[in-house]
Amino acid sequence: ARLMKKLYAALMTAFNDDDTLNEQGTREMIRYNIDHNRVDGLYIGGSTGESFMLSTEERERVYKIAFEETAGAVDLIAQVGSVNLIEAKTLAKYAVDLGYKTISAVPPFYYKFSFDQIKDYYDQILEDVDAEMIIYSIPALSGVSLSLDQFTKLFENKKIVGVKYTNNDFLLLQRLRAAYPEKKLYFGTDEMLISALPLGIDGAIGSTFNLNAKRARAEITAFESGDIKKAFEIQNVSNDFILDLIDNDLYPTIKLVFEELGVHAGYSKAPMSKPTPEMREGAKRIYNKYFK
Ligand code: NAY
Repeated sequence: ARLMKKLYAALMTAFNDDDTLNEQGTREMIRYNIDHNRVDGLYIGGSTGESFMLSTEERERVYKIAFEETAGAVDLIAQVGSVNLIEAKTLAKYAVDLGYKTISAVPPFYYKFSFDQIKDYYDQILEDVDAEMIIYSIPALSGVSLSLDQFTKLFENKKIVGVKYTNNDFLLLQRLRAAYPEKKLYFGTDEMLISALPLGIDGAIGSTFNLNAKRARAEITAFESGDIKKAFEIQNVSNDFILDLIDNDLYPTIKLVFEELGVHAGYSKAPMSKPTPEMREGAKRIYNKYFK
């Protein structure tokens, strides 16, 4: 039998209005996830962390802040992927030297690398580090789709223990589950969690759990206890919430709602938008609708 499904928030990075990293705000979001959301873990340096817009030093600083602030209270996964393989290797080594046991990496993107090049990228990242790797599959943003056969080839590297599956191909997810009962599969489309639960995922990692972890946890609990109707009802409310966030501009709006909750989440970094008066009003409406 599998252990309880895990819920991870994909950590956001707080920025000041001049786009420099806001350490205090980032720490406050980590605390909220631990103390209020009671998540099982945090995914550090992913899409939600706006990581592909950060310098190597900023990415390292975020790993360090998260490692210090969590102090072992929750699981941590450091996303180290980069189209610059040397940067990815540097980040992997830095995170593992800090004490991270699990890293994750998006496949190399932009240049339409061959599968052999992608496999070599993962093997090279893992070569010098003693850590487990969760492949970060997010075809819609990375442009890289991996097939079952290709996952099989990547899994030849025994340090690769699972996949963060941010993809809506449920057939492939089911095929992966059937072929690899021992691999960890974390689902990453929060608005489709209900559809992934019956496929035997090991947990979920997502942006909206920064605000919606309690509802997601209740849905997982309802599902696991066999109350499928209740699980669907909860997902329906979550979906109203998630789609309202997306309509209002997802990442900046999560931060604005955090501010309403007294968490100083700061801004998103350009080219992401700074809040307009309309976005601020929209975020207030979302706060009033779902948090009061
Ligand atoms: C991350 O930060 O890497 C992720 O968590 C990926 C998962 C998220 N995907 C993106 C592109 O942000 O949580 C999801 C997503 O924001 C949510 O389902 C809303 O669509």
